[in-house]
Amino acid sequence: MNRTFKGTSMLSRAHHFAVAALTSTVLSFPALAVQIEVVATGLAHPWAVAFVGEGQMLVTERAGRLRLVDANGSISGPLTGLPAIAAQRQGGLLDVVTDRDFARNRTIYFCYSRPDPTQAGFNSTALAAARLSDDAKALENVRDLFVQSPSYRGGFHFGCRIVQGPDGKLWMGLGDRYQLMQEAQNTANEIGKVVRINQDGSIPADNPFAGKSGASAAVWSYGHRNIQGATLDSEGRLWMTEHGPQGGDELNLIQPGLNYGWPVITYGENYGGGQIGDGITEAPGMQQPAVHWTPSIAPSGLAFVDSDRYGQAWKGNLMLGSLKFGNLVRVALEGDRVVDQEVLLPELRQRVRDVRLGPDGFLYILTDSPNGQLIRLKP
Ligand SMILES: [Ca+2]
Repeated sequence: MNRTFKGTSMLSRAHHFAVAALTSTVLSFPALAVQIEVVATGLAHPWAVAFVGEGQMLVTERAGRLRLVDANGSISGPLTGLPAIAAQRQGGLLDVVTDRDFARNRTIYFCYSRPDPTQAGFNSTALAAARLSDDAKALENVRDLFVQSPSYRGGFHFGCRIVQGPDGKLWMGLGDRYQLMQEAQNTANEIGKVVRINQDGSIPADNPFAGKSGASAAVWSYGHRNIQGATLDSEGRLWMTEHGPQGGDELNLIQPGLNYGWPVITYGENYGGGQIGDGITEAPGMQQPAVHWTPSIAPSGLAFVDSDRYGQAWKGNLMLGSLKFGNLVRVALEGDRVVDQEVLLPELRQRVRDVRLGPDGFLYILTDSPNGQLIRLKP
């Protein structure tokens, strides 16, 4: 099934988005036409896709299932071996990535809403590692590497995006659990944080708060609301998207030890209106987003295009999905600055949950519905 859409300049859309740090740069390249190729259908609320070689992909379904999709789109039964998962509301089986050395060790990392075994009804986001069995039907040697603290009785804002650095260390973007938003400013816990861990679950000694009294050594950055997308660019910079409240969605360049402001500063407001806190958008010692979107687009999965598949038009750009508008947003970078953005696939109108760049250099998209699709974008 192929349909061709042309990208539509953000500036020509009826709804305008606030863009921080936007220069007067105009699109340097004509809009690129891409075809939508549906690779697989019938995925129930898929959340993340990871590539395991020979055209095969692992896809998580939020309800707590992990499936293998092969190159011709057939979907396996659920893999066995997953831990207990608190699949309710926004919680469930969420992100999955392969280890940089997957071809040799068959290691994957995934994150999920973990029931607290010591407190009934409480849960938190956990990052686990496992080995994909040789027949790809099971997970082996499943172990939690990191469990967000404290756990909480709730079903919202689990965050849960994983990125592995070139050195093998793992970042995970977390959420503020909604009702615990004030804790995003408290570096003593892992609510509303980005954390960084070693592949064995130990904490790197060079983390910004390691060895500091009263702080969680796992914390990499803080003041986040609900991180939903994460990627590295070709220079090794870490970018993440997060949901604001009503408005104030953000793309951030994540740097160690920095405060990204939530809930002290935000471009959003409370649901239904009304300011959050003092209603301020900037403050000393708090980072401004690279881009913010008001009204909200509900950004999701984030990918960096370092392949040549889409020519120079998209190379070096970030791509993120919009759950709310059911399209893609291309964010053009110059170094660590955002210089432009463009809405792509405005006719798609399916909630976009994940965006990834495959090892074949093509972009892959997961749509969030009871009959979700895995889509490949072909120029
Ligand atoms: Ca912020």
